[in-house]
Amino acid sequence: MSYEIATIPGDGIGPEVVDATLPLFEEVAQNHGVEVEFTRYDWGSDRYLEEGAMMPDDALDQLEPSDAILLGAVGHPEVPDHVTLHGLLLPIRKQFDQQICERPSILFEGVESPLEGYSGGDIEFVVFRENTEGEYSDIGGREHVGFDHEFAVQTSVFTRQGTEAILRAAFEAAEERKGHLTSITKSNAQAYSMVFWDELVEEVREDYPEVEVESLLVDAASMDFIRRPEEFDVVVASNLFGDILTDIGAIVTGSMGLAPSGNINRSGEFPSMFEPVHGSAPDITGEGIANPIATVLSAAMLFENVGEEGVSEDLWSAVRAVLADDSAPTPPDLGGSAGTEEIMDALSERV
Ligand code: GGG
Repeated sequence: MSYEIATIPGDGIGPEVVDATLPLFEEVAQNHGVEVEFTRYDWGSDRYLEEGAMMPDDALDQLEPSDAILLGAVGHPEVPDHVTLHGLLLPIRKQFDQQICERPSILFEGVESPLEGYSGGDIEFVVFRENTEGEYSDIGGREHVGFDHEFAVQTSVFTRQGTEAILRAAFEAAEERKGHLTSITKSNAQAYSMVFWDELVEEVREDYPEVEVESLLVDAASMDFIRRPEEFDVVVASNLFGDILTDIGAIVTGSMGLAPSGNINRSGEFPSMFEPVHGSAPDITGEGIANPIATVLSAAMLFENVGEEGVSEDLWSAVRAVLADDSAPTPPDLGGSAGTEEIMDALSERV
């Protein structure tokens, strides 16, 4: 089989982690008789600063024929964050109908959690984040700018179809995992959208009788991700809550540098996009010390998504082996001093 993978290295450490990891993906794919062709799209904040747009007008047409997309990071100190997100990341997620965002949080053997008493294997859950609507709906406006009566309105949209889609994806995952699903809302305060969400959970769970369902408010869930992370299996949440909770998930399992994610188009009509959860990290850009593991695991999710389980498994195994090996190089975010290339060499030795 052969695959066309679009890469958007993006900003900050994005190009460093994407460029460093591609040779490993080619090597592992080749071991499985799989051909991959990467097409690089140099879109992002530098383009914005030069040309006034993060991507060209026909960006989505260019990406659409790809089998999948690998994104590095977006975010630049000289460009407002809403410009980088609305100019690149969000249009891809929305227009390619990537309604499902899947973000695993795993405490790997050999990785230290900031939480006392946890070691490798103790924490392993996955967050299903609704990915194209909710609090990220681009509906609102500002008026009377500069006056005392200036105001801003931002509307959250929860559709039956979108909410059901994320819930079903999460229930299906729970069926395949430990059979436990936690739905996270703020229905005490948001009595329309989040009560609607809770009602849909009740409806959808009828089709998954084996799955045990727990409901938590997002404030309690944030505490519990720290207080009892080992009890979570599959978590489902709205767009914004999912985004915030997955940062907590990443940090309690060691580092943002280990957290992968997939933005999934379930119909297969459009490519899915895979990206490390971390951002562009301008504070370490250019130093060669960015942890490439989140990108490697994002690619592992990508290969699984296109049906290349063997390639995916090999990437997961290489990461597990490097992290578990005391003598292997350790990146700075995990307490070591190894650079990006050293980590990649260690991974390459193990495939
Ligand atoms: N690696 C992707 C990236 O740069 N993400 C930055 C970010 O702020 N993402 C927000 C979101 O996922 O909603």
